[in-house]
Amino acid sequence: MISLATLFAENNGGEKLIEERSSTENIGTPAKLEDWNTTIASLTTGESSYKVTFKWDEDMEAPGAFLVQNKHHSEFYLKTLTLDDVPGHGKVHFVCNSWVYPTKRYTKDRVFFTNKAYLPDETPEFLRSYRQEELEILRGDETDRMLEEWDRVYDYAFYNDLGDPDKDVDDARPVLGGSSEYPYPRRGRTGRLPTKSGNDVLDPNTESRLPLVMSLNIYVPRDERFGHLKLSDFLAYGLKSIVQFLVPELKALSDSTFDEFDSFEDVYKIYEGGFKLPQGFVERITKKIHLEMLKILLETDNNTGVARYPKPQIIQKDKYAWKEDAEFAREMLAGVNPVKISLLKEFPPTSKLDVQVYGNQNSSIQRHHIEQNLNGLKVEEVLKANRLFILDHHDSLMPYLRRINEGVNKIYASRTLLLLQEDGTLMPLAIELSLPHPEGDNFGPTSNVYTPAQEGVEGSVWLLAKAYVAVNDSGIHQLISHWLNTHAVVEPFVIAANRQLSVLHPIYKLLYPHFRDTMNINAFARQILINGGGILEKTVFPGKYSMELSSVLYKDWVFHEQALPADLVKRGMAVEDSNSHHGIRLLIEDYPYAVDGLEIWSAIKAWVEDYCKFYYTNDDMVQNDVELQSWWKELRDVGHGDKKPTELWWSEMYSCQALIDICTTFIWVASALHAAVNYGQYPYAGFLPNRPTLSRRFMPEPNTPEYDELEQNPDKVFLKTITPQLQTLLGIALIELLSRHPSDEVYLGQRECPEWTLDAEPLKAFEKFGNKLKEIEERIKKMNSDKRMKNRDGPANVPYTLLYPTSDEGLTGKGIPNSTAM
Ligand SMILES: *[C@@H]1O[C@H](CO)[C@@H](O)[C@H](O)[C@H]1NC(C)=O
Ligand SMILES: *[C@@H]1O[C@H](CO)[C@@H](O)[C@H](O)[C@H]1NC(C)=O
Ligand SMILES: *[C@@H]1O[C@H](CO)[C@@H](O)[C@H](O)[C@H]1NC(C)=O
Ligand SMILES: CC(=O)N[C@H]1CO[C@H](CO)[C@@H](O)[C@@H]1O
Ligand SMILES: [Fe+2]
Repeated sequence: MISLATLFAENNGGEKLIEERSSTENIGTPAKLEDWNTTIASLTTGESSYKVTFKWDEDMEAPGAFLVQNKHHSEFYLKTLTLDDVPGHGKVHFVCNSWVYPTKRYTKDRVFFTNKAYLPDETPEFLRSYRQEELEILRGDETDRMLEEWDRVYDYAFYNDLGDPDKDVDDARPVLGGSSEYPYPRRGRTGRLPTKSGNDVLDPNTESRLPLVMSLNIYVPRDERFGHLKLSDFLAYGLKSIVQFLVPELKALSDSTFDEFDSFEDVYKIYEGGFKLPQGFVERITKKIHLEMLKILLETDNNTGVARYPKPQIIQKDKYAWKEDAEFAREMLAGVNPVKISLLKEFPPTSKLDVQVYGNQNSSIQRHHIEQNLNGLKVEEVLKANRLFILDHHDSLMPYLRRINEGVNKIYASRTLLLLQEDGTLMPLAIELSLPHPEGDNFGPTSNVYTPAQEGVEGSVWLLAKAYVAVNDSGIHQLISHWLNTHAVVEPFVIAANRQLSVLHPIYKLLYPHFRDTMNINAFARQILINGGGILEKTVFPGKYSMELSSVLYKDWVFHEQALPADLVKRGMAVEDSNSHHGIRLLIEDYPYAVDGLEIWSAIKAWVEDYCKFYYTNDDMVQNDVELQSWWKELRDVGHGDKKPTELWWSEMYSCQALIDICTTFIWVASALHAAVNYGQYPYAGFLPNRPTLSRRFMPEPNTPEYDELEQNPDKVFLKTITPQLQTLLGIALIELLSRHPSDEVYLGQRECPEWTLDAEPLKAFEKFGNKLKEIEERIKKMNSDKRMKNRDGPANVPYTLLYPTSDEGLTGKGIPNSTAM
């Protein structure tokens, strides 16, 4: 007696569901799945186990693969197959994790391999053709046909599906990817028809869009879509609900009740007392979305019709600490976008913009602006002591300002100078806000410099100056740090790996958990979030130029600089130092993102090293591994093909070390980097005045009615300037969803399936990795309670937990899932 099959099926079928059979003598005699008609689990209720019996001769080799035919009329999810008692071999495991559709959907029987890893040329002879054939199937037949639900094809496309020129000229967007003007990482191909032609602005290369109600049906290779309804499906559903149903309701609500917040107390009410929902809101909305989803987004009370959002951490302990300069500065080191601050190497700050086009864009900040706050030191002295830092949002924004400011948004390019103080904290010294010159770009910018003030109208001006910086930083955070530098750049790795690396390949097994759900969530993002007129354009300042701006900044993206140590050195936040623990020394010792990040980075690196060295004992093995080389080549030539090879923007796959560096960097980006910039969204930005995303008016000038108003009613002017109410309510719901961990999250250092590989040493190394992460958790806890490390906690009392490896369910502000999924 052998075997036990674990099946996970969608609906009750009746008779025999699958018949396993061999097509060659290598794979034993066919077996049938019995007892199918007992209890068939529904999609949401869980998994079922079934017995299946194979005949196996003593003298046959260990089974290396099995084939499946689904003779039933609907698909099922096959999770694992375990052969309990193979004569001469004992227990044999197959990790499948795949949807199996009825045979008519496939040209070949579905094949599943055992959990033993093989390099391509070490593959047992009888498995080779299956290994090859399976990769060919995943690469697809290269026709233009529209891909269907059951397809498993991984192929590439440009971002040509964001605009909707069929709907309106205004809804057209440039194709991102495939040009030097708009370079971009590739996305997964869906093969939908092009937009209808006939309209001049229409780009025939633009893919038609799915209607909103169909969003959940957007194609991704079948097994990229989760087997159950949690994780990204849940997220997709939530996003769709927000756009389709909540936005119109919230719009009606904000039009009819209030269009501006009058005071900060009004804003606190969203989280405390709650706000009154219109008559019948709950009834109307729960006809369309699950009550459960609504409750996750908004705590609603049926009887009183009052709703509220959960209170973000930034205002949980102290409602006003977000206004303090110390907190403003601390969030650059330990907030939701801690990846942008850099060392200032020359004063005044300079610009790299083309002088011919943009004039003199060097900073207008003078020594007299900052010297009064240098504790008696001279600018040269603090510069030399590496104590001046900058949050520079000048060059990247300037070329876009004129176009952006023509719309409702009123934005400045900004430079914020900060001083590292004796106690290890940062203090802002000056903020420069710049606009293009009214008479033309080549005249350089018009700039104003603001310096810290706490009282009177100067205090209000300074608070606004910080808000303009935060607006700039929020946009860059969402578009670049989050979307481009994690979600978008990861997708080509996933596509190329599935096309070129067999599931039998050890590197596929290593990276697989870090691929999970990214294609799925990115596909939904194209439908709902980053599309023309989508949530992103509505909530970040570059508006309809958002994605275009991210394409321009992709020009600066370099893979090997995504390695944390390289990134810190590049920003001047660390210097190389072979005596230091991680080979670099931080210039701000208490830089929580970097301190915790380096620990995680090193743990990942040690794990990857142990793992890779088990399979590759010399560099030749890396060079001769055809699948590995094809993967890397395709990634560079196609997936990230807009980065020309001559740019030397990433390493060659020539050695074990290169392989280790590449895998470590990829895992870091997909897991920890993404967690650091994703899960802090609600804790910090769920309270919009702390991280406004839009600004609608310029800074009031002295001797104007606006300035007088600022003097009379500073809160009202502040709130009239930043993100308006509807976008606030919408933005909060959105980041709430994105910041939430589902109950079945699997974290870094954990595996859902303990039998993911058969090889003992890698399993041991993985255990070591898990233990290391537990140690790191303990260390982070200790540091967070150490009062000497002032940047870990700050005036608002929000400890830095974003790189804390595990988490509970919900809006916790911590936890590192192993992939870029939310
Ligand atoms: C709220 O009212 C709706 C419609 O009357 C009802 O279906 C729902 O169960 C109620 N929810 C709660 C929490 O009472
Ligand atoms: C900007 O400053 C740098 C460094 O001082 C200088 O070399 C450059 O000429 C300045 N640019 C302009 C346009 O003045
Ligand atoms: C983490 O990896 C496991 C497989 O090892 C996978 O099942 C799980 O879904 C992954 N979690 C996330 C959040 O991607
Ligand atoms: C809104 C915004 O982010 N504008 C600029 C802010 O700074 C970044 C980084 O320099 C620029 O890339 C943006 O263009
Ligand atoms: Fe994300």
